[in-house]
Amino acid sequence: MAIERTFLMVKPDGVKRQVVGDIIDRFERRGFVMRGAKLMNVPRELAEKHYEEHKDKPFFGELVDFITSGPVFAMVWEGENIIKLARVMMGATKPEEAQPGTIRGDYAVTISENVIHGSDSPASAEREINLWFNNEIV
Ligand code: DGI
Repeated sequence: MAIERTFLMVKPDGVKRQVVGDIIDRFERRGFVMRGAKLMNVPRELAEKHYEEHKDKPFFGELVDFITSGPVFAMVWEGENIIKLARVMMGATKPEEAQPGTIRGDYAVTISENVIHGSDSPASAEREINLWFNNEIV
């Protein structure tokens, strides 16, 4: 299995609740390496591009409002099979399916305010890293 990179983002609810440190700690303990990180407010245009696959969904407006509602902590992480493993560590999107021990299973009870985003495939990872970090990665 090749070394991969993925895009992870602590959403505004996670930044407000000060769980950024815990989330970094979980990925470092697993053996992954951080390659880029920034605390930032999200321009609406960037939020809309990031979530463009959901643009026809009824919750799209709410999704963009939420992600632009306060600072996020955007990151690039690297490691073996990280795209899939990060999704497992995050836990399921639906709160009732997010297992205790996962990030969402430990912190989130709603489908929309669910603490963390992580790329769901190699193609999404490449797209999202370019979108959020351009060439800023170490
Ligand atoms: O990759 P995920 O974040 O696990 O999930 P996704 O790509 O299917 O959806 C992106 C985000 O959109 C998700 O983190 C929360 C929000 N979302 C997904 N499904 C629903 C939703 N929000 C609402 N309000 N209702 C939904 O059914």
